[in-house]
Amino acid sequence: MSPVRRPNLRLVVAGTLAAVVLGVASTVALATAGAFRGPAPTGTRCAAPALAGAVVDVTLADMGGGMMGGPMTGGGWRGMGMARVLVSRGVVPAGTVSLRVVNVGVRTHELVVLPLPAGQAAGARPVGADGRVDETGSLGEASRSCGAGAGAGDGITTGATGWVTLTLGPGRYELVCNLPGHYKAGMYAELDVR
Ligand SMILES: [Cu+2]
Repeated sequence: MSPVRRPNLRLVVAGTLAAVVLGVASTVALATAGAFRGPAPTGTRCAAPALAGAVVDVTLADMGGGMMGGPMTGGGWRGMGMARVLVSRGVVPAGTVSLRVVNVGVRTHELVVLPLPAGQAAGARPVGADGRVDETGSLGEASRSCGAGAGAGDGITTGATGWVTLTLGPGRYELVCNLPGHYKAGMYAELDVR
């Protein structure tokens, strides 16, 4: 190889490495929800008991209030900012599946499991005037702080964990937070069962 070519090769290698590093960095940021974490949660903290079946860790994250126009009022979504549902694994075997859901955001959230029709992407459900999506066909939910299932349905408060164990057949599912405005703010994720 001539000396003239070597710098070109180094440039190519450096560019490739940079792309890899950037890709890994953004993936890690998403995985830890660091980009969406607001002030440290100050609410009730709790750990889930040992859960049956395939366990999926779900993280509910938001950027808090005030960043996109102040506190949410009257169910409006403009003040919500960005929020996310992050899953530790996108595919689980059919059968018993447990969702261990921690809220690292500053707002109360919940997690509802809905069937995802063939050909429909997560996040594509129509949002009603009340800021919520249709929960018809719901397979269950984790919407209780430090407890299983729907409970009183008051949601999982900041810093708390909720959980639910379901029997899921093969198919595509969408995990959503259906508090007013939250779906539109980005709180959905796909979970595939095979
Ligand atoms: Cu939410």
